[in-house]
Amino acid sequence: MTRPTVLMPVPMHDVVVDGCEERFELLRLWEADDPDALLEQRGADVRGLAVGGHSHIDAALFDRLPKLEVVANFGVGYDSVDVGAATERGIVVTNTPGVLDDEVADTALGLLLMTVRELGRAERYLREGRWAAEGHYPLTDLTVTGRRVGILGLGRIGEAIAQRAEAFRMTIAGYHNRTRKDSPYRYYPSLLELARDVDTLVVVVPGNASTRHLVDAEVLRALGPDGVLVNIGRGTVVDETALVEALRTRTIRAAGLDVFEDEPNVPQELIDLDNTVLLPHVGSGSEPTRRAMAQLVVDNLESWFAEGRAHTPVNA
Ligand code: A2R
Repeated sequence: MTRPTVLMPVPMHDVVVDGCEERFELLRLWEADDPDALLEQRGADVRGLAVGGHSHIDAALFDRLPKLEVVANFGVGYDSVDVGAATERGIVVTNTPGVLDDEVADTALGLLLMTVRELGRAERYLREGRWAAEGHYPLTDLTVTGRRVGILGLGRIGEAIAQRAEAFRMTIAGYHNRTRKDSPYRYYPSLLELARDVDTLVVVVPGNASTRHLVDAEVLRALGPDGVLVNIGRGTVVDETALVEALRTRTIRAAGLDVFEDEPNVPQELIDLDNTVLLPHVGSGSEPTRRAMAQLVVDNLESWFAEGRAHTPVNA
């Protein structure tokens, strides 16, 4: 039996590349001298697509791959794939949920701690020789214990963040999802109400049209002058212009961000502010977790071609 042909537009983790090489015919689009010609010649053979990162997978590409059955996305967020266009064509899209929950939740807590206790700045202070020259680093205004946390997006990762926050003796005041879930935490049908009731808002919703700019100037005002915003979900959920203004005017106290509206471009205004902690989208970025995600990409493709069903489809 001929092996299914899988197209990979951009380089991916070795586990995906090697796993696909072993099982499928792998077309490495990024290595082609003329990618357009490769698509022209081989597009009609492609049954699977392995994708991740910033590549945009849309109807224009699907039109060149008439036999495409499955798009296996590396990452729990799949906002770079036009799922609507895939569904219209009967193409299954898969993601990599679950295997990264602990890693992303750990990063969220690290970011929260760094933001509240200014750990990045304190470390830079030492490295610049200022401890010896100028004395102790100033006391931080804020402390972690007792903070009232609201979670925007109490899903798999949101739950893992809530557990950790409680272990740090913060209170989970509640969460906002579109729908109430079976949870001991208080449900807020209104994000604005949630923001009013908390001093720490953790964003962990996916990036899509329904979540775009959910955190706007009004929500930031409601969070208030002791407010800390942590975004580990997607940059598009926060109105970055409104956030810069809220941080500049101390409408909120500080923000810890792992994600941005136009990655990898981070607005200079955010970099220049002294009340931001900025990470280069490292939420799930450890070798063990990325390997697990990569394996799930391969498993999804394998299971689709062997059994006609994927492990973790998003549109089935
Ligand atoms: O809205 P619901 O009831 O479907 O709850 C989901 C919530 N959510 C939203 N909440 C408010 N407004 C929205 N427009 C909205 N859309 C989704 O986000 C659910 O509780 C949560 C997402 O949870 P999971 O699907 O379990 O995703 P997971 O694995 O926790 O990852 C969350 C996101 C990823 O999509 C990446 O963008 C990022 O974290 O790494």
